[in-house]
Amino acid sequence: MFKNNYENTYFLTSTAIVKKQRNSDISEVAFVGYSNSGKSTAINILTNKKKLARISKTPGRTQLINYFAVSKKKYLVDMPGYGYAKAAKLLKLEWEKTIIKYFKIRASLKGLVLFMDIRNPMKKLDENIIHFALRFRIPLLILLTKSDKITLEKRRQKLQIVSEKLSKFSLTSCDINLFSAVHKTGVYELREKLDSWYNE
Ligand SMILES: Nc1nc2c(ncn2[C@@H]2O[C@H](COP(=O)(O)OP(=O)(O)OP(=O)(O)O)[C@@H](O)[C@H]2O)c(=O)[nH]1
Ligand SMILES: [Mg+2]
Repeated sequence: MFKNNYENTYFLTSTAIVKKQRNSDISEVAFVGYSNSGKSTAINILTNKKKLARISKTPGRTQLINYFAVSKKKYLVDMPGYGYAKAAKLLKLEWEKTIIKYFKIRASLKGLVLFMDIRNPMKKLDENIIHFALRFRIPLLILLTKSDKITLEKRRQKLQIVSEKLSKFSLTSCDINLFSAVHKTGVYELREKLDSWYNE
């Protein structure tokens, strides 16, 4: 069984800026990735709630940092997606600044889940995130999302490609898992990883 009951998760707050987490009892895990990669969908699947996080076919849906509480002192953070094509350049720069600041000042951050559409993984901004995670020593889990969209054979190929690209980074350990909201693939593994980060 899991140490946390993810179905009890509730919405806490949304913020546009990163504030320092002063309560050292809090543990946070952040979901990051390109816009439309499936972060908000994964929050709903993880928590078994249809409408906890807002999902959209239009990229750029989540524009604020959304905080959810799995329990009183364990937070899930849904970060705004990056690479939203229509976003102004300035906004893109702001986003990078926001995420770097977040990594720097949130001592409560225990882990990072990086979401990548399995059909198009390891894009430029994904690699930037991996660099940041390394630099700030934040444990990382990679989810290849929408795995239902491609064949089993293709999934294997993509896993191979991502793990090869990852080996170029000096990450000591980083799991790469398939994820599908349609088939509910990878939900168990995600809960296990969150449990381990929250309870370390
Ligand atoms: N087939 C399939 N579609 C998915 C899956 N996960 C998400 N989607 C779809 O992908 C689209 C984007 O999902 P979101 O969860 O809103 O993506 P997001 O990463 O939160 O996007 P932003 O909020 O813009 O950063 C929606 O239409 C989802 O229904 C999946 O595992 N399989
Ligand atoms: Mg979202």
